[in-house]
Amino acid sequence: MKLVVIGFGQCGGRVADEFARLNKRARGLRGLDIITGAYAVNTDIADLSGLVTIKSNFDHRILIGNKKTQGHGVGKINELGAEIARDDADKVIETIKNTEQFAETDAFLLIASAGGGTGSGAIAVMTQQLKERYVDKPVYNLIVLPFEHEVATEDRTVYNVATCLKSAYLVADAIFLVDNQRFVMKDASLIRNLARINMLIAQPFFNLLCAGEEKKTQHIGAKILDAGDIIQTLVGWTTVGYGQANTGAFKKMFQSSHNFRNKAKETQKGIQALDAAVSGLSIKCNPLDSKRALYLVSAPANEINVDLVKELGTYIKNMAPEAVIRSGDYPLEKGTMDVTIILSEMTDVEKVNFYFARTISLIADLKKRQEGMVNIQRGIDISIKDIPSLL
Ligand SMILES: Nc1nc2c(ncn2[C@@H]2O[C@H](COP(=O)(O)OP(=O)(O)OP(=O)(O)O)[C@@H](O)[C@H]2O)c(=O)[nH]1
Ligand SMILES: [Mg+2]
Repeated sequence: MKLVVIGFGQCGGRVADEFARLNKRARGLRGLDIITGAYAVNTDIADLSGLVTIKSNFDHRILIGNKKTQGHGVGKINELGAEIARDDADKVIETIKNTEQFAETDAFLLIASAGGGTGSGAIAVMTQQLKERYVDKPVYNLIVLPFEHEVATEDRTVYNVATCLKSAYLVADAIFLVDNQRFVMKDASLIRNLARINMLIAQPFFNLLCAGEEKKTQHIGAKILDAGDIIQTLVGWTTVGYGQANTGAFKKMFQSSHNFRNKAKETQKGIQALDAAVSGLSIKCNPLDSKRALYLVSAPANEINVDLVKELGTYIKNMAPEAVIRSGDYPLEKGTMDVTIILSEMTDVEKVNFYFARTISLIADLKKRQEGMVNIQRGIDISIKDIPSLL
């Protein structure tokens, strides 16, 4: 599957930069293209300059709203981010249309944080515009939710998240939710945390996107997972996870891969990788609630056997009994056994419900406070009404 990836704001731009790196890796390791174009769109010129892999020109690092922000961002006012995106949507879309392999693109992936201003405001507006112009290509969102400390201290963050999520839900074909807090390393600096999180966000997409693009016979699975399977799986709130099991240790213990004990061990490894993928899901969710699921197992060809695929299927069926499950295998020459999993069409995501409920009560509080302010203002007006004004 091939994506055009567009990151909005600081977080979106950096994560899109990771996707650009993923494509470099796909080219280097497998001779494949999985990203047809990677772009960063921002109101902040400094953020655009800090990127590494996205091509360093105005056609790939796109500055918007320069007249309104003078290149300094929107300072968390996501309404302004949305307004600027509306004004400059044509400029962005015209630029992206010139993507060299645009015709080969299967879908768009738009990325932003929900808690900031530019990305939070722009992502749904741009999704809507793209959907209107490209009816045949799905438009997916990947939305990053803030750390707990941001939620605890800044009401504006909570408000931004809720408005961003609601708007995205109304227009995007599916929304990958990523909770920064799930990936936090307590003892590391914030910058190291962000760099690692961004890498972890992009990682699950590597095999997922490569599997259906393979042309070499030895890498074509018994059950190929292609763009059609992925598109059919992605609807509404979505989470993604990736897990690995090291096959090296296993190889030392068993010489031949054809005996019974070996097969049992391979299945165990697969379950171990799947366990890791489930515990690393990008947001806390209740799998029972998902209506669609997908898994992909990637491993050296001789380690993918019928039992393994069957066991993984049973595991996921038990975990998400309501879900339509799609799956695939991706034989590789060497390396670890790993599993990528997607749960989609979820209706009851705790974090999403939390942001909506908190924002509804924030708006009610704000109304009350505004009424109080009006009363105070009225009191001041009355008390000074007899003093002449010089204006
Ligand atoms: N995972 C991840 N989160 C980030 C990164 N940078 C910022 N964030 C999170 O994103 C939120 C802040 O949004 P930004 O993306 O910085 O905001 P913006 O879209 O640039 O908007 P303005 O700066 O307000 O114009 C916070 O919740 C941060 O924790 C990043 O590189 N990776
Ligand atoms: Mg910014």
